[in-house]
Amino acid sequence: MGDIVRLREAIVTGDAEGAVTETRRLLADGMDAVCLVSEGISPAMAEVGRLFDECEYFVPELLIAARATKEVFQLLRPVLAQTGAKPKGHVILGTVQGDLHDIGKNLVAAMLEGGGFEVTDLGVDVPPQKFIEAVREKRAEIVGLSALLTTTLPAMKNTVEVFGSEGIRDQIKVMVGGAPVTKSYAESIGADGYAENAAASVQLAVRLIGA
Ligand code: B1M
Repeated sequence: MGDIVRLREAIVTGDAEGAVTETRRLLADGMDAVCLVSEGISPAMAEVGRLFDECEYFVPELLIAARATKEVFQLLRPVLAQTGAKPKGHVILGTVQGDLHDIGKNLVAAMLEGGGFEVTDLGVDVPPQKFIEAVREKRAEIVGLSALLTTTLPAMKNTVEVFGSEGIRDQIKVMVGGAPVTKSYAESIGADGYAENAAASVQLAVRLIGA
């Protein structure tokens, strides 16, 4: 039998093998992959962030927790994508230029996939031009921008501006998120929507394209 508490503990302690084993068990028990993300990985990484803020964790602990999360995602992604239904829409997702944080973005990608969207994840430190190339190639309806640093908020703004100057702004909806991002900041840079967390990003994507 799998145990969601053991999964959370394995991620928080950076036990990648334990996290993968527990995920396999939970999936075999019939647990929904989306619930696994929202009830397992999401709170575990929030706990890792809290431990870091309280100086109980330092960078090495963060990195091993992030690695455990990545291994779990490798297992979950094909499961999340396996709904068989026609995708609701295509989302190009990435962390903006200069920013290397990807744990929250990966959760957003997983939840969007679980919510029936096709996701092209461009990774971290993504320059505006790379988003534009992906939008053109995939004919995507939505671009999702993540930022975790106050110092990379200007890169988020710049990315939206470049969408305008390159003539693709009218073809896409832009959604933004990340710890320093707020609804009012999103409005101030001309984004179409802001989501506070990964679950909200699915509701937002549905609303943005009327899916
Ligand atoms: Co960094 N880091 N970090 N870090 N790091 C923060 C963000 C920080 C707040 C820590 C602190 O000082 N308290 C601070 C930023 C301060 C600021 O800007 N005001 C900080 C700093 C300063 C730095 C460095 C500069 C440190 C240094 O080198 N001196 C450096 C920068 C590197 C760079 O990016 N250029 C750095 C590096 C790192 C690590 C590499 C060690 C590691 C990242 C590993 C990785 O991502 N692969 C790391 C981590 C892990 C953190 C903390 C501890 C945790 C972030 C996280 O993963 N949270 C963070 C402190 C904290 O948050 N308590 C911190 C869990 C995750 C699930 O939440 O990412 O917020 P979050 O995502 C949420 C929502 O925000 C939302 O949904 C997610 C799930 O619910 N969301 C979206 C996110 N993107 C979205 C997009 C959407 C919608 C919703 O639509 C598209």
